[in-house]
Amino acid sequence: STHTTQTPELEVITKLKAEPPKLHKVLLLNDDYTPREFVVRVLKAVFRIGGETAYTIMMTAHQKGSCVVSVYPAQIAETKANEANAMSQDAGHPLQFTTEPEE
Ligand code: TYC
Repeated sequence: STHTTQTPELEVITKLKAEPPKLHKVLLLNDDYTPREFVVRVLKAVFRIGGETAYTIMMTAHQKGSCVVSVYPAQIAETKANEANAMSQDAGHPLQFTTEPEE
């Protein structure tokens, strides 16, 4: 929020409170090659998602092309997507995670 100081010659707008952190979605993208069980393993390991939810997110991406995994402050979202992409690359899979600003 803002506050207007009570000076006669100059109105100064002072910021009182920090802005909330910018949030980004992490998206899981479908591909034709990554095994379903590997997708579930990455979701559980990196995003600490339970098995049933991980399976549902994986199947949603499989059927629709992509699925929102979670929403985090921007820097955390980037780090999580990078960790998940590194796991996929290390295992030789084309699986990809991306981030985008939340509405
Ligand atoms: N489509 C993959 C298959 O049939 C499985 C898969 C699901 C891959 C979701 C990526 O985000 C994904 N083996």
